[in-house]
Amino acid sequence: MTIRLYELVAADGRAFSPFVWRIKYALAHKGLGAETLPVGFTEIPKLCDGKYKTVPIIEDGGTTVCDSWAIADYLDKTYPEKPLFTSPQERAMARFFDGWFGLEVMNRIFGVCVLDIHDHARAEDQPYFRQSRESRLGGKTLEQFVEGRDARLPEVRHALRPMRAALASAPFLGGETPNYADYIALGGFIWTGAVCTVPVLAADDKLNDWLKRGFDLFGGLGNVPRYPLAA
Ligand SMILES: N[C@@H](CCC(=O)N[C@@H](CS)C(=O)NCC(=O)O)C(=O)O
Repeated sequence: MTIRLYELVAADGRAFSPFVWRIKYALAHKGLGAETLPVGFTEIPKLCDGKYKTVPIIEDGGTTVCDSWAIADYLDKTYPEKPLFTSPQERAMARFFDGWFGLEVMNRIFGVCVLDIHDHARAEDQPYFRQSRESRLGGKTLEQFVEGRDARLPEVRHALRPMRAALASAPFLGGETPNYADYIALGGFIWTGAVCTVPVLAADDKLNDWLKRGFDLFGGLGNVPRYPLAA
């Protein structure tokens, strides 16, 4: 039975959800094949009898699971070989990393590229994306929100210092081999590279070496960015 993974796609067909990408890495880590089913923002509520509002969603036989953490746990429980989390402690640390990366890094990148996300979404998804995001942005339009965004790039780069510190003494956040924290962050950078028209990293950023290693994993799974991440 092949696992089916619903993935969010842009107008150019690129998968661009950071949460879907971490699951693509998780499946590859576990050596599990999956059939991917492309969907746009406005199709998600129509999937699985309207049960879910976000992707990733997987279908495995008769089971459907939504939410990247629920999916990661389901995969480890159902397919215990090559665990994503080798201990509850490792899972807890990955969960902490997810919180930190989302709040400190992804939120800042979102602030820089929210209009780019809109512009790259499928035409039929753009009105929904604009309306839903503008209502979260305290009354600002997407255009107003990204005004002066270049001046905010140093903040994004500064926020990444803990990752640079960890990667100064190991090739991956997981140590000698990648773990779920790497997949979380790689997913975030693949999302960025799919849509963000300004490079978020400096050319001499040490994170570029880790990104290359990460994108090269599993036969170059992550070698898909449309825009350069560094300049
Ligand atoms: N906590 C969820 C978050 C997933 C999420 O936010 N997915 C976005 C795509 S990146 C989504 O499906 N958004 C639908 C929408 O905005 O309507 C997870 O980890 O899976």
